[in-house]
Parts: sequence; structure tokens; C-alpha cells
Amino acid sequence: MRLALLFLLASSLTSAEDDPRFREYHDYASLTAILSGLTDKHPDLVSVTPLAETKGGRKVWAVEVADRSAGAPSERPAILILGGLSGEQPAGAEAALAVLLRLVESTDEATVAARRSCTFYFLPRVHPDGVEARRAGTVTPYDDDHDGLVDEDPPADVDGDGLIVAMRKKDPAGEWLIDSVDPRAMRKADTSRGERGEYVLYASEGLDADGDGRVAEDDIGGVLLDRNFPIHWQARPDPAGAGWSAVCEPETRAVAEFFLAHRNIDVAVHYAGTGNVLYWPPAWLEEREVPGEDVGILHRLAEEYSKATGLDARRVRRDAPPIGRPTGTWLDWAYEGRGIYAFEACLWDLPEGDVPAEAKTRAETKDAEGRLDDALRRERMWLSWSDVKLGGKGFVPWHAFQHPTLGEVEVGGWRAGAREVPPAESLSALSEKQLPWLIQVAGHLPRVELIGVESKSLGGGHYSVRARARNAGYLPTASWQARRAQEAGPVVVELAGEGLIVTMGQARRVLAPLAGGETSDWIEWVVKSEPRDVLVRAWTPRAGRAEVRVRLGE
Ligand SMILES: [Ca+2]
Ligand SMILES: [Ca+2]
Ligand SMILES: [Ca+2]
Repeated sequence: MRLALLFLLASSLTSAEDDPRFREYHDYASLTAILSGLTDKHPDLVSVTPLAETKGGRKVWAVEVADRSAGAPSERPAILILGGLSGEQPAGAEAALAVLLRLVESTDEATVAARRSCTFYFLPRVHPDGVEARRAGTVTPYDDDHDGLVDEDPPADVDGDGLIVAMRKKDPAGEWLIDSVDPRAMRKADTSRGERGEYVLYASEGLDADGDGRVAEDDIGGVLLDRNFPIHWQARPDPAGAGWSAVCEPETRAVAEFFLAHRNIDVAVHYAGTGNVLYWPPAWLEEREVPGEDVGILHRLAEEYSKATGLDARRVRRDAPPIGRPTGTWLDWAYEGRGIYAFEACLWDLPEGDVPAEAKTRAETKDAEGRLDDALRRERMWLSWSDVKLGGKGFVPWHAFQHPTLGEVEVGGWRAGAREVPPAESLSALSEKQLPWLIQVAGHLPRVELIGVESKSLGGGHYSVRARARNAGYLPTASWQARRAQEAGPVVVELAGEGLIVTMGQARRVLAPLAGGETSDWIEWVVKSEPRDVLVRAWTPRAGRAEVRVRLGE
């Protein structure tokens, strides 16, 4: 008996983690089947709509999760979860799907309550063409190198082994040297110490099909969705990928329009690629330009994320050129453009714990002057990890090849996805700690309430009614940035009733946004009416609605 109970307990504790759906990559057809199965099984909780059709003929699905028995989903505060903006890092799309499944299927009390009090929107795979082909850009013909020709020099499998990796060529003008610790790794020559490079490194195997001296510089297509949003968009950022104009792709246009159409979104999270870090905005404003109100909230949510998931959290990179600040990103569009508290969660990185101690020590070998470049240390660690976890298959050994235009080269290097696509068995662990944080965030959402609603008879068929509006949540009904971007919806308080004549003030009053926990001043009406029930209502796009019935004179 006790054994059976223990077994039952253990299986209920581990069942979600054993669920094969959390341990595999889903192609577009199986994603679509899972979403359709969810709506069949949970018709009062889940609805799925196509947002856009990609150039590859796939739909960008939008999923709404909200217990509709508790009111209209569009009239509740909302959290938006995005996945798979970049197709070559499909783990983010899997995390978004896994979080969606966990949210829908959970019987945990807090999760059930969150499904009633707020609305969750998911765009689980924004770039389905990219995820399917494991490529970053869209297929829209695009001039990556701005030379007037489109897609003219794509990467190519020049040695015919079925893989497209990298190339290196001996050349005294090159910047690269072979690492003395792991000769598969390349390191940049330190010219400040008089070192000279011995190799030119070509990031991709290819032909220089257009004879411009550069190899594989213009792949098929190449618009990066996360450089295509309509804020700080630049036509020619480096690296390329911004697109012909902002929101020129059906996917980005659909996401931008989704934001515009869903004015109840308070918080948005994108499950992105590698990094083991949560980023928060803004990238383009100095933190001192953003009042403490927003900075404090972004920091608090990020700190709670770190506690819940164990991952690091930091502000998004805002380096000066030449490294460049990312342009046209969804994160800036969401925060700066719409005033939504937005986060980018990067869920996977070099699993240093899998690297044997001896290899780790070797990877940390310093040069004669006691220095070690972190990029080189990581490259050595990745190679050891590939040896141990991928049986060495992540990296194609350098091998000599007679290149048709470059002459004698070596072909080799990382296989596509080896460092970007986590092994399927690690997917479950990446998503399991995400939902608890989202439920915690759901508890912080702004919520408009009415308090102190009362009515007095003034005699002669006249009555007074008064009420105060309150934001019962931690987040404001509009962020500082939403107010700055003129995206803050007002807090509206209204008195309504049949045959009511308001003799003092307007029936509908517009108040300024309320900070977390803030209560408005008293709002008073004087009405002429038969003695009857009247309704006091309050609403604001990002904090839901409230309604209180009061009997005139009581
Ligand atoms: Ca070109
Ligand atoms: Ca191209
Ligand atoms: Ca070329």
C-alpha cells in the first residue's frame, strides 16, 4: 500500500518531465496538430487563430489561454509569450510550446487562478519557415551585402560531404592562428604583442559565386525578423538582415499588429536562443532617462526570474558601434514602442557541467603571459563538450581540399546547430522553471477595483453616489514608457442606470493611470432618479474591469 502510494506520488511528480512532448523538437505539422488537439480538449480555455501566412506557406499561430467562464479574455490584463523569432535556435519555440502546454494542463491552484484572472497570449512559433529549416532569416530574396545583387553567393558544400561548415586558408595576410591547446580551435593573432596571423578564416564554406573576393556573403533570403520591427530600424545595420523596410515580412507585420490589436498586454516574454540569461530593455535609452518607476519594475521582475529559474538576468546589450546595438528588435518595439514590460529569455548555453574536469583544466590553459581570451576558452570547452556529448560529431575535423577559386584550403568546423540546438533530452529542463515565474508575474498584473461605493438620498428624488477606483496590482495601469509613447489607456469610471439623470458632473469620468496599489480620489455624482439599483463601472485596457451595483439612497 505504502509502496503503491509512493509510486503514485513519484509518478505524479515526474510525469510532466517524462512527457515525451517536452523532450522533442516538433516540426510544423506536429505543432499544428498539438494546437488543434488543445482546442478540441479545452474549448473553454484555449483558442487558436492564424495570424499570418508565411512565404513558405505556413501559418503563424496565435493562441489565447483564458478561462472564459470568468469573463471576456480581452477585458483582462494579459501576458504575451513569443517563441521562435529566430529559426536557427528552435529551443525557444519549443520552450514557448512547452510553457503553453504546462499552463493549459496544470491543476496547480495558482495556475488555475491565473487562468481566470488574466489572459495569456502565445505566438509560439513566429518564424515557422525558419524553425522548420533551422535557418535564421526568412526566404524573401534579400541583398545581404548591399551590392545590388540578390542571393548571389550562398553558402555551398564545396567538398561534397553533405555538410556546410567553414574553411581556412594559409595566408600571411590572415588574422588567425591555430590554437596550441586544441588545434581544431582558431584564435586571433594578438598583433599588439607582435604576433602575426597565418590563416584566413571563412565563416562559411562556399564558392565566391559572384567573384567579389568574399565567400558566401549573400545567402538565399536573409531577413532577420528580430531586426525588422518598426523602432530604431536601420536599413543597413551590421550584421545585415533588417529587410527592405520595417515590418516588410508577413511575420513581423502580424506580430506588430497583434500588439496593436491587444491593448491589454502588460508583460511580454520571448523565449529566444542561447545565452542562459534574461535580458530587459531599454537598449536605446540611458537607464537614467527612464524614471525609477519603470527601472524598478523591470529590475524586480528580472530578479524574480533569476530566483525562479536560476538564470542570470541583465540589461540588454547596448554597446556602441562597431559591435553595434541591435536595431529593429521586438524587445525595443514592445517596451519603447508600446510601453509593455518586455523580456527576452535565452535558455541554453555551453553546458560547462558536462565538460570533464581534465578537459576544463586544459581549456583554461593560459598563454605565456598568463592571459586567456574568454572566446578561446569557450571554444575549447565547446569542443570538449562535443567530444563527450555528441561523440565528436559537432565539429568536422579540418581536412585539405583543393578549392576551385581559392586553391589549397582546409574545410572543417562546427556543424550547423551544434552549439545552438540543445540535445532534445535537455529541452524539458529548459522549460520547466518558466511557468512558475509567469504565474508570479500574473499575480503582479494591474487590476482595477472599485472601493467605498455608496449612495445617499439628498431628498426630492436626488441622490449622491460616490466611489474610488483602485489598482490592486503591483504593476501600474500604464507604465511610464506607455505614457511617454502615448499608449496609456485612461482609467474610465462610469455611473450607469436606467432613466438616470446626472445633475452634477459627467456620467463617465476619465482618470489618470494608477500606480500599483494607488487609490484615486473620490468620484462623486448627483443624480435624479426613481429609487433603483445603479451600476458603477471602471475599466482600463491593461487592468481589466470592475463593476459594483448599488441601490440609490442605501
Ligand atoms: Ca548581394
Ligand atoms: Ca540574401
Ligand atoms: Ca562573393
